[in-house]
Amino acid sequence: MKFTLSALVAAAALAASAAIAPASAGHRDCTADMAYLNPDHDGTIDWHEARRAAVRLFHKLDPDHDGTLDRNELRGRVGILSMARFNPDRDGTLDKHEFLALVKHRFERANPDKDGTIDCRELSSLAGRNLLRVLK
Ligand SMILES: [Ca+2]
Ligand SMILES: [Ca+2]
Ligand SMILES: [Ca+2]
Repeated sequence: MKFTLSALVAAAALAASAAIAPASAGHRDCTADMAYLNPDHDGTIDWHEARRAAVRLFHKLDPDHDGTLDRNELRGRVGILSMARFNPDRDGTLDKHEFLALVKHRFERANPDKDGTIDCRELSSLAGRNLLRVLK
């Protein structure tokens, strides 16, 4: 009886996660993101637009204007692994150059068709959402 109950609970949990999964994996409404990231309204984000947004975010997250972002200022946008990879001078912070290298890397990861731009579908992917985290 105990086993049956825990099996039921497990099945219910599985069903619940299955019900949630398609909603988060489905097509996101990216109108607001696009309005912010695509000022020329051509439906896609090119590197120029992404870079400009990333620079804007960098300054927003760096209120002390010392030119670097520490993990505190990055507020979960950059994980420990990314931090290690994109902080070659190991000073515990990302300067603008290091930050933009990370953004460029995420931009390329989010653009599997290599057409130089991120469309709404690409922005909705896991890689796209990782990119979004360092753009706004
Ligand atoms: Ca554009
Ligand atoms: Ca650094
Ligand atoms: Ca693309």
